Amino acid sequence: MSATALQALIFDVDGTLADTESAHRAAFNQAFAEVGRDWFWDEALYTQLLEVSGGKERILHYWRQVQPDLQDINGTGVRDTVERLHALKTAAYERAVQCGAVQLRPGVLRLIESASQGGLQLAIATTTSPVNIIALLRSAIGPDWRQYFTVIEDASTAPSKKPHPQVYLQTLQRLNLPATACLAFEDSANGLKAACGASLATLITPNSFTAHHDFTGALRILPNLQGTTVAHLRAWHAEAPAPLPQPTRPS
Ligand code: XBP
Ligand code: MG
Repeated sequence: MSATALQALIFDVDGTLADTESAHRAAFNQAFAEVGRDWFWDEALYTQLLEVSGGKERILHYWRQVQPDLQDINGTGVRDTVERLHALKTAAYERAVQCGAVQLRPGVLRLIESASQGGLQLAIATTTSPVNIIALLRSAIGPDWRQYFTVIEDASTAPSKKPHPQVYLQTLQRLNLPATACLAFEDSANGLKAACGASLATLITPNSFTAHHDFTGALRILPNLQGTTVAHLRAWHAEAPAPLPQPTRPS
């Protein structure tokens, strides 16, 4: 049982706040086509590749799969090529979101607004790029979206990607709150591992890309946040088991 009162909600972005991965997948494929690469990630392949958090890491992982003897190529370097592909992909994703390709999942906006009005602090802990967060939340909430969130940690501030807990540990540090005063919201097994690695009780809302994942350790698994109120969150948080002591991490 959690003796500490609930003080903050920490949201993952992709797949949790919004079903973004179809738009991400289309953007990756657009970037590959723009540079004339014959790579195409269909849904089945992308579902597998999503086990690698981070777009750059995902591109490099796939490239090594299809070209096991990957060396520096044409002198430009593998890293430079991944950076360029990811920059093209991010631009394509941003254009798609700005054209309304992605909406918040059911219940998300209502919960964000009522939690904020109810005095809870809100934070974001994601492995996506900051420009993707801005594009999505400006489009979905409006130009004042930033006012809702006390802390945002993302790929630019937490380079160790989920399931590493870095993004959540840094979020808690900046909130200046113990994990027992917070709830995390995630959609994937990597995200759940990262949140649990920071001793956070975690609510899971799976989506079509993650429905098959192992969510052992989740506080609850919900189809979505439709109808979920702050009162529900406070009750579920109160029944959360005390977190196991975390092994001290080598610095
Ligand atoms: C999900 C991810 C991201 C996105 C693509 O992030 O792993 O890599 O798939 O975005 P979240 P980038 O932690 O929000 O679920 O290309 O910017 O990485
Ligand atoms: Mg996610």
